[in-house]
Amino acid sequence: MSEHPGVLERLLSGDVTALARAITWAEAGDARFQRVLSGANERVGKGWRVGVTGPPGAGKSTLVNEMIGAHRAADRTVGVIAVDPSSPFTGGALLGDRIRMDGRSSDGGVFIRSMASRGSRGGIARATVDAVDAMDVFGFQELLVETVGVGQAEYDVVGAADTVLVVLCPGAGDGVQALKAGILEVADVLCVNKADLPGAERLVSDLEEAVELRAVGLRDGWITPVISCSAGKAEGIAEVMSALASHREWLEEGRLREHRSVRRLAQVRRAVAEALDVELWEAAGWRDRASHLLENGKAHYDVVADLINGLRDAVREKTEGSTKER
Ligand SMILES: Nc1nc2c(ncn2[C@@H]2O[C@H](COP(=O)(O)OP(=O)(O)OP(=O)(O)O)[C@@H](O)[C@H]2O)c(=O)[nH]1
Ligand SMILES: [Mg+2]
Repeated sequence: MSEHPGVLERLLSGDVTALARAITWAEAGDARFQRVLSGANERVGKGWRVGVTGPPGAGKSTLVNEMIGAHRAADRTVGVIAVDPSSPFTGGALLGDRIRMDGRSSDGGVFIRSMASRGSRGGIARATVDAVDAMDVFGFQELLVETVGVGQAEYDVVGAADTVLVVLCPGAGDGVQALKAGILEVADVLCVNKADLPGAERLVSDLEEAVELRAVGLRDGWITPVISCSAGKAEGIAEVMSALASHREWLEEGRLREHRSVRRLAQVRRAVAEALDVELWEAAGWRDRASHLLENGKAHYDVVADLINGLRDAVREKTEGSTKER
């Protein structure tokens, strides 16, 4: 019973303006997005999701651009979401694509959209995964998400992917030890970009050692490969693509279902948390109650306890009530 059957139908028929609209709704946490997606649930999961993360300036966008090229050369369609492109693609190879965002790409097989985490209402992870779902429903075969790997929200974003590609590069003080904890753990494929720069070989061998010591990426027998490339020179791209394809094959040999259901569950959990926040804080009057209690000198944890206990009691009453009715 969508209020906007038009958008869903147009999305399914390959209209990019409908896709752009749906993503805008996803970004804004607009309820119309949920209706569109619910109407196309069976189409979610057809595309392959690759999350690309790594420190700022590692060359993620440059590599993503090369990946787009490789997919297009093989006649596969690509949808890309770039989360918080710092200094919007400046210096990166996607610079030329910036003006082609929002689906106005001259190549209909490519769709690139950037998303700002600051502007979006609610969680960026929820908004981004929703946006990728929309590109999936639209029918893009390859779904890429670029995010700067720094915080939990970014890990949540790449964690929702089928394959996580972590891009690193040699440079001041970033030995393996200096890498932000967590970034190696999420990697299904590790890529040392800027292989043309000094220190790249050292970083590759350090990473290989870390993988051997099983400090990173060992999951059910998948051993994270370490690939070096120079995205800026379009070198080593085939090796990166082949490592990604191997991970896909490995998942498709039997683990994909479980892999995805864990991610789906996390997606539900994030959406529940976000919806509950709105529901309780706004609709159920928690904001007013909380500010009232604070004004009366209650400590903030006592306010929290008051609210949570109140909720628990309400749930209990409801459960007991419905048991009695039976
Ligand atoms: N030497 C060298 N420079 C590269 C290579 N690939 C990318 N770069 C340069 O590294 C800089 C950062 O590239 P981006 O692709 O924007 O990096 P990014 O990881 O997307 O950066 P953020 O999105 O800002 O975190 C740019 O100046 C690129 O030209 C490479 O293979 N070798
Ligand atoms: Mg970038």
